[in-house]
Amino acid sequence: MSRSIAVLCGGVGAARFLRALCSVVPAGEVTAIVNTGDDTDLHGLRICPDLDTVTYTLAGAIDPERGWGLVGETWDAMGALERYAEVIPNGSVAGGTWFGLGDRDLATHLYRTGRLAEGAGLTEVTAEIAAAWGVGVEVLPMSDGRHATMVNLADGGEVTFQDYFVRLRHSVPVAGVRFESDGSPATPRVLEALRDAEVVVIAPSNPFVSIAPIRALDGVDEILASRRASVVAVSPIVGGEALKGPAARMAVELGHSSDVSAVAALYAEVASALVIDPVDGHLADSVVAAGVRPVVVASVMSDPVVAARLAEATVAAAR
Ligand code: FO1
Repeated sequence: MSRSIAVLCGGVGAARFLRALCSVVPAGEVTAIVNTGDDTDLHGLRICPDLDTVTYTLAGAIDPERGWGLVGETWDAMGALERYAEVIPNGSVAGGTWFGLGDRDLATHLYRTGRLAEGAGLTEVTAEIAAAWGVGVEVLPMSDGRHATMVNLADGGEVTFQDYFVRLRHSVPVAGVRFESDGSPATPRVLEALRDAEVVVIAPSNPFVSIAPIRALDGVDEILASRRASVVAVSPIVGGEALKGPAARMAVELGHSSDVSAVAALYAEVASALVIDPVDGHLADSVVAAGVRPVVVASVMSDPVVAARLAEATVAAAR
């Protein structure tokens, strides 16, 4: 068995965890398996937010406040599009600026879209982008196909993930989540990494819209369940609140509690341990009751030392 570590990833929380992990193990030992259910097409460009968040964070180029996009970014292209807001016909979505694409970030989408149009696969293009940013972690999209996370709203409508997350500012009640797929499987490399890694980590990402799309791919849950003893999850919920985004609110809206016991129950079949923050130490028994071993470690990655300790303890819990 190699000393490699495979990490199931969403966006910001996963990217910060990966950065911490790379401070305690060589980047070359880490494989990031990244959700692509958030991907969207805008302005004719393929946008892969979670892949880019992981890549930019590991490259040290992420905007630290937003957690997405590039630090020191300029927004001239988005600003220039405002001119056309005056003339856009009813029903057209051309030139929309509700999803902010920075000028330098646009270059990544131009490159990715160009390469995909030439027939390259998303795995190949993602590796090229990671190499261009000097990232030593193997960054893998979960699949080379198209998978769209669709959010069912409590008012009866259904929207794409980015419509829910950005346009509606994830402030509307949710009734369910559905994964729309072109039928493409997880890539062979993803399945191989999940099988062969010494340790699998489920990053502190939203279980419903970041990790579930990866788990929905054929074979993924079966592999995780078959090696459950060496799979550890990090709770994205601390003290009843999500580290980032709507995970806690979604948990309640989807019929779960908004604490670490819900995370334990969601992952019980595929992970043997759950890392929880000391503020949730009093809930350790509820994690045990869900059939998962609690590992209590500071999980809010507020400074690099805390983050490094979290990464170390997470890997140790699965070894
Ligand atoms: N998040 C926002 O809240 N507003 C945006 O305008 C926005 C633009 C954006 C552009 C590129 C990118 O890679 C990410 C972007 N995000 C934005 C973040 C993105 O919606 C989320 O990180 C994820 O999809 C959730 O993991």
